[in-house]
Amino acid sequence: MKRVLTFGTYDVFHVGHINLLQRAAALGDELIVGVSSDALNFSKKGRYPIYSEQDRMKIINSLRYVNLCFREESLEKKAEYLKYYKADVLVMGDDWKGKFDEFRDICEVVYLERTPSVSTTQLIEVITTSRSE
Ligand code: C2G
Repeated sequence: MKRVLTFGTYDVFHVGHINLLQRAAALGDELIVGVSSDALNFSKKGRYPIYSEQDRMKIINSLRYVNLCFREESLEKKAEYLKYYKADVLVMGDDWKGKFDEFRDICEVVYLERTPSVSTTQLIEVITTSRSE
């Protein structure tokens, strides 16, 4: 049994998120997803996500290749989460390349290529611009 764990906000859920989660799931038998809390996002980015943490977790939980989803409360707790959920592999998009290498003593760390030309930030910009036109 190989357990894969990944972290993310998954705000304004889009195909880039799907592509990442599908490829992460294919690396093992079980996929566990840590969804960052609203408070964590506020402390990280200075704004709250568009979708609440309840809704973001509901979306992630409803995907058939996600086995379990939990709320990520703190960026500093990554090692704790990896051990608690007995992860064999940590998967992150390559925008995080090198940033999680310190966890190689706990599990395998894999960075997957991001899907080009789609991002939550860009979607928010498009929606905001078209609303004000
Ligand atoms: N992603 C992707 N392609 C995109 C956009 C996102 O592959 N076009 C991936 C990211 O690399 C990430 C995952 O989808 O692995 C979730 O993306 P975000 O919600 O933007 O995650 P982020 O805010 O980077 O949160 O502690 C780490 C954070 O929780 C990661």
